[in-house]
Amino acid sequence: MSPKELVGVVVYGSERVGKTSLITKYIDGSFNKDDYSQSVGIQMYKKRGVRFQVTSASNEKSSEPETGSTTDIDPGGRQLQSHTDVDIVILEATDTGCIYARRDWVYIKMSVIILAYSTTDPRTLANARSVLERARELQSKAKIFLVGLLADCEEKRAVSFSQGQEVAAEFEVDFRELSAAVDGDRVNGLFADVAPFLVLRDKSVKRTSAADLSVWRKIWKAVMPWSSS
Ligand SMILES: Nc1nc2c(ncn2[C@@H]2O[C@H](COP(=O)(O)OP(=O)(O)O)[C@@H](O)[C@H]2O)c(=O)[nH]1
Ligand SMILES: [Mg+2]
Repeated sequence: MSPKELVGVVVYGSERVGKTSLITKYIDGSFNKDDYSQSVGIQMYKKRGVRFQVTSASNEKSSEPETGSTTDIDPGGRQLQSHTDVDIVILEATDTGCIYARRDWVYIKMSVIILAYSTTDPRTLANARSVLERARELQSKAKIFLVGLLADCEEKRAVSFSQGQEVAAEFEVDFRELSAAVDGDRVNGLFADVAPFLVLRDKSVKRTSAADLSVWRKIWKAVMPWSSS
């Protein structure tokens, strides 16, 4: 069986809300408080060799028998593959708040948006709110997880749990608070909840698919809006 990866998740939100820290904690379990690098454009990360149950459309089914995994067909006609080793591709993008039109690929192309804000800064929740409004406007089909980060910073807290919860309820999206610094289990739990909404694809075909190319072209334009192609 060819190597697989799960694609279609972006961690999106204002600058300095803890997006990179969340992803890094998930990928290698590390957290470095002083490690801040301004994220320009889009970063791509990979969590390699994740073992859990993934679901793929039945037309993507491989005929090759797979060792060490069991398969079953769920009532929706999709093939469940248990204990499959996959890579998860995670994008990070900063919401600049003003040129949202350039970020519309996020709402249209991503199957999951982890929409991050900081519990220490109400402006970042306001930004997240405008992202949710834009997603609604574009009738985005993405599964959205609103996530309040830096939840361990109680002394700096400026957004209550219920304020985050209210925004999530208004837009009917999933909600939780997390700390990349202290909540490794909850970080893993978030990505475990995200995984079933992602698209499983063969790593070997990714560079040749026209659909993928158009995504990458859009991303390229978002990173370098002045480029013409
Ligand atoms: N105390 C604490 N600090 C955090 C946490 N997550 C991120 N930070 C710090 O917040 C700053 C911004 O984090 P970063 O992940 O780079 O934010 P990004 O710009 O959204 O990617 C860095 O100095 C991090 O060390 C957290 O859960 N707890
Ligand atoms: Mg970052």
